[in-house]
Amino acid sequence: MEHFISVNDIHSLKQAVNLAREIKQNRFGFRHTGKNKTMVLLFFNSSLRTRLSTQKAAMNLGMNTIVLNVGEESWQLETETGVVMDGDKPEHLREAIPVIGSYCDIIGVRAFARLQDRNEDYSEMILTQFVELAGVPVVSLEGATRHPLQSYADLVTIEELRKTEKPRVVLTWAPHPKALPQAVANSFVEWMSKTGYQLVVTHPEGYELAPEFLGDVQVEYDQKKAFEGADFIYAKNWSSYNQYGQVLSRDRNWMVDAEKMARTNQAKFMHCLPVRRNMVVSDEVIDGPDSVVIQQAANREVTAQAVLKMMLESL
Ligand code: SN0
Repeated sequence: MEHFISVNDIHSLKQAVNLAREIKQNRFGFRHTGKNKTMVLLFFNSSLRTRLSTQKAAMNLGMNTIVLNVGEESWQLETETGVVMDGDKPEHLREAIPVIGSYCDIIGVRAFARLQDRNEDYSEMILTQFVELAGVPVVSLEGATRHPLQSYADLVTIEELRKTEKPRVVLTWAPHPKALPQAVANSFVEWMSKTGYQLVVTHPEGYELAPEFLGDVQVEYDQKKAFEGADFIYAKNWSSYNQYGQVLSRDRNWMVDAEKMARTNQAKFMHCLPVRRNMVVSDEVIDGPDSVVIQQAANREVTAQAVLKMMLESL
């Protein structure tokens, strides 16, 4: 594996799931793989799970890790090309990236969508520059359009829990006070489309995902209908793609609650976290016996370790 930006960087999902499960049974069995190797994790945005799980994954492989919060602990970095740098950003990405690359063997980068210019976000302006200039493999710690480490953990979690060959997996939009990126939803759809699962996406009108991610996945605008017979409910808020970055609905009726979960086939409740309680999901559901959000988060460590192991082995 050279870089890890999307599902297309994984040759076989089946092998990837098996590797993660093997690692889960034997986290410290590959401690030699990352000896004397260093990973830098660079955050342009906040993180809890990604930061801790990826760092832990690297340490399990014997790697050294350096974490840097851009702007707070380093110079503010200019990311636009061709600008006159007379503002508050003293250093450009084009120098920062190769410099960081010279100190490490793998770079992880988190750079969320800014939700201002759709073309800019969907061109993955920041991640693309890292791939171009780093000189070392790049791991997306959530880009503008995808969150592949999350989707990989989601897939492993579903594989651990599914009771049928082709479970009904429902991605539901849910209300939120802020405009959020489409990355988690895009990526989830992108990964799930490569499985044999029955995937359904439900959201209010105007929240259609980008066609390049949605493909021919079924969209059901009636959330209650979508929940019928579901084996997994994956809740996530995202802002509009068509009216880019806008919040078109704050309808609290879209929150996942016990009444809606009762329509499912005793579905497991999933969310990538962080989650706004009683906006996205009721306390009763997230605290209930079918909530698997902690297992899902715990799987972030093993899937990050699988990615780093594959990368180290092809250095
Ligand atoms: C991010 C997102 O892409 O939706 C990261 C998810 C893993 N989520 C947020 O930024 C939530 C922020 C909030 O205010 O709830």
